Amino acid sequence: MPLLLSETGDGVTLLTLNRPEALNAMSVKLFEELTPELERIASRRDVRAVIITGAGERAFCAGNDLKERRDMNPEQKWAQSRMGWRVNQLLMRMPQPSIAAIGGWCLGGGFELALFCDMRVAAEDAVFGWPEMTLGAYPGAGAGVILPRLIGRARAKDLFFTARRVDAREALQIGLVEWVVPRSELLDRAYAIAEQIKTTSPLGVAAVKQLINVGADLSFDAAGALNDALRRPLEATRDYAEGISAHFEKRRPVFRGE
Ligand code: CO8
Repeated sequence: MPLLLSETGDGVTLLTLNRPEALNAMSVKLFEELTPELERIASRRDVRAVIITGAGERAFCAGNDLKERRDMNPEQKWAQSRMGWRVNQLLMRMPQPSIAAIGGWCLGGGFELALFCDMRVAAEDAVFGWPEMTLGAYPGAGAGVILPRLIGRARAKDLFFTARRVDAREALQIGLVEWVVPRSELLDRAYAIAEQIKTTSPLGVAAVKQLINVGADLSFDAAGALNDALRRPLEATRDYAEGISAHFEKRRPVFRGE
């Protein structure tokens, strides 16, 4: 049985972490399935959005596989941490938006995976936290980089320093997630967001995603230069012409990503 389920239908890929018996903990094998799948998706024009979720009722992902980690030497642990970083970088840099659909436990490396998605929908039963800090470890796949950028330095420090658990209501309040819904509506909401994304232009979305993910950390002038560099080629695309034509012809545009 694959540890990652990948189903693409009608422009949306659903990736399911499929180790429910281990609360979908990230093992090396799971990373080895997830990495090439994200690389494949990144090059697919027919995929407009990616949803990541966890199998079963209990967890999105309970972090890295601790049983596996227990028997690893420092080099192996480091190699696994790099796998997490690589996956998270792929999510940040792939042209398609990604949506984490989070139910139940969302801990450690699983929390990092969710943070590197572009948006997060949580079920009312979602619980977030950094057990690393009680394990003598460190959220090494990028949480220390992304979390302060998302919720501010002091709030990120609170969560790291105390390793306290955050429920879905608080997660919404502090900006860890964008939506909280009943568990039964979790995937429907994620798909509804993906459907809306599908009405927009893929090239425009990819460009603005890059501008937000990269430009936000640049100086104002450098971000402005990136803005221009991303914008200019769009002016010459067929999709841009199609978007304007469709507007005047009062029809839905048909974007081809070219
Ligand atoms: N790894 C491996 N197996 C796990 C993990 C995990 N992280 N979490 C749960 N499981 C397994 C349990 O061992 C158990 O399996 P079994 O029945 O065979 O013993 C099964 O899942 C169900 O778990 P529990 O019986 O423990 O369920 P509870 O409801 O009692 O508890 C908890 C749920 C609180 C989530 C509990 O399972 C727990 O504390 N899990 C560990 C959470 C954790 O510490 N995660 C690791 C954080 S560290 C990290 O993610 C990365 C650090 C380094 C960064 C590198 C980045 C790539």
